[in-house]
Amino acid sequence: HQEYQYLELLERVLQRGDEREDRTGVGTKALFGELLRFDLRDGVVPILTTKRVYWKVALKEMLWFLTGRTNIRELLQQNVRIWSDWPLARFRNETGQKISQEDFEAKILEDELFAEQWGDLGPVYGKQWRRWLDAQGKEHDQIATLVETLKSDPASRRMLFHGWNVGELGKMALPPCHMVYQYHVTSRGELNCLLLQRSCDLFLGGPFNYFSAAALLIMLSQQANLTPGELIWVGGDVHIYSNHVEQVRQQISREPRPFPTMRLLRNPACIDDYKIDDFEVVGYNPHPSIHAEVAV
Ligand code: DHF
Ligand code: TMP
Repeated sequence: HQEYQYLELLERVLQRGDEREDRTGVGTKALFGELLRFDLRDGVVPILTTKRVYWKVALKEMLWFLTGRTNIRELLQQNVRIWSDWPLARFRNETGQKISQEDFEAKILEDELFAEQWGDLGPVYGKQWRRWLDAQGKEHDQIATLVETLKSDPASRRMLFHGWNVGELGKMALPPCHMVYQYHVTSRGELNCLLLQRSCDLFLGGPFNYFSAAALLIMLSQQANLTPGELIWVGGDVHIYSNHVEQVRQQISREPRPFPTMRLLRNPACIDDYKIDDFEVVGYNPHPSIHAEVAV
């Protein structure tokens, strides 16, 4: 079962990871340079089964990236709260107000001007994917270019998109973690993806990142008339936060169950037309969810 790759990686990081202070002050154990391979043929998707992974949340996040938007308001409107901590931290820092997360989120939802001022993450993923700004002031839609190339020149070795726009890093709430997505089409028409993630929170972010990349690969396959092949995930600094160790131990003790499959219920005319209800996951029977705090 391919989930053992992940569980063994968790185990290795706990046993041999280098223990350090990190940017957040929480502290991590980390290894550098790790690789996971997920076979996506026959609709199989890597949604981990040793804890419940909120795959719809991950999918909503990815569809939001594809819209090119960067304000958490559009996430909150879909009840997705995974990005609230960073704007909230900035608001508390800059105003000195001790507002709760709930009140902050409610204010973002009801007050459009407040959302504009405090809800934006800066030029993060979606902006770079769809409107990368070059030195001449011209914008580049990396996703549209990718889909075009997949259709017109599938043997190309130049099919990728990148989030690390050096000139704009300073304006981002967080610089991109999942960073380069490179694609490859075999002679049999199978689409592969290599994702380079510079930094991975193995317990919280990782499971979302594997599934998101798989879902995007499946959408791109449909758009370019290809079949899903393999997702190869490469992690730079892969780490476990010190306040996730008990959760990780519990997860490692569990027996993986078969990965589910995912089906697209429609064939949208373009990569921009996918909606959350177009995705159906069949046979997902995970172990119970395990709660953990995210390091901000
Ligand atoms: N910072 C850190 N330190 N780790 C991250 O994984 C991370 N991920 C970010 C932004 N910054 C980050 C964006 N992605 C969760 C999952 C993914 C994610 C952010 C947060 C998370 O908390 N997941 C929980 C709850 C999910 C929910 O409430 O819907 C989980 O149990 O999966
Ligand atoms: P860093 O910018 O100091 O590396 O911190 C970013 C943290 O967020 C790090 O723990 C990795 C984690 N992360 C993921 O694992 N996946 C994600 O998709 C995102 C946005 C962040």
